Amino acid sequence: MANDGRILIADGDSVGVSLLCSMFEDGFEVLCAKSGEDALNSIASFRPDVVLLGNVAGSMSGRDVCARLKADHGTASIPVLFITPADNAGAEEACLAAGGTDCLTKPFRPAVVRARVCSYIELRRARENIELLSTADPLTGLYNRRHFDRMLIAEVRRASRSRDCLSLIMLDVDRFKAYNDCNGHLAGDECLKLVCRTVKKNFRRLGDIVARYGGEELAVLLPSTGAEPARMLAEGFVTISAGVASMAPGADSDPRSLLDDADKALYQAKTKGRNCVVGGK
Ligand code: GH3
Ligand code: MG
Ligand code: MG
Repeated sequence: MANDGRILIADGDSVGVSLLCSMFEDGFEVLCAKSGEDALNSIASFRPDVVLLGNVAGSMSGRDVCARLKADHGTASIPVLFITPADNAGAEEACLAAGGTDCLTKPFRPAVVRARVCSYIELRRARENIELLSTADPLTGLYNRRHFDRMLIAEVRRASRSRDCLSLIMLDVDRFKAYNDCNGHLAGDECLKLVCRTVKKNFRRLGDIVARYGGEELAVLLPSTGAEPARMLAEGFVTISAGVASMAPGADSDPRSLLDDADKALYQAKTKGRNCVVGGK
């Protein structure tokens, strides 16, 4: 399986495309698109590490395609290398101004093109790794609290703009200290990982965010989900106490109040005797 990188070549010039393809025959996955529309359609499923962008066919220009990629949060960080004609400083400047990362000038010098593309693939992968490390909790692989706090603010804003509601479930493993005391911390860690995997499996909808909020506390953010369904999802767990809060935020809603309400409901669940859900009605 090719693993040196995924390259999307978007160019209407089939001779140039074949030449570029021949430079990446070994170890790379290459997908070609003739028009800008085709290129944009392929990107979500192909998830390229780098895009080589020439004179695309169709109604969009290469610069339009680049602008669309840069405007979308999901694709903004993909390096875009424009294919530009020789001795045309104006074209190079315009491509870089449109958000291009670099330019590959014709006629191609294969060793230079390959070295540049490889460098950008490496950079892209290093960046993805850093992003993963900065958002993931190392023990459980769930999102960490920092990422959750950021997503909470973003989702409350989004719900406010689209007049939608959202819900938050705070989960806390019951009597986990006793489990550790009986079985040791390493067994506790394994148990926690299993609990996290189980919880994660219950929230499969795109956009659901499951995070490790603290030691044995998990926070689940459910966009476009009202109180009742959120409560039903929380009922799925039997050895955990859960607090559910929901809001249909306005422009000045404070994301922290959603967290606060879920936390208070969780506290009530603990004082009610644990293994239960409070809130979401
Ligand atoms: P309650 O039902 O009131 O929530 O009781 P509890 O024992 O779960 O709550 P308490 O807050 O007294 O203790 C939490 C325990 O979670 C203590 C700590 O040792 C354990 N814990 C937190 N993080 C980790 C971890 O990463 N690994 C392990 N093994 N244990 C952890
Ligand atoms: Mg706790
Ligand atoms: Mg606990």
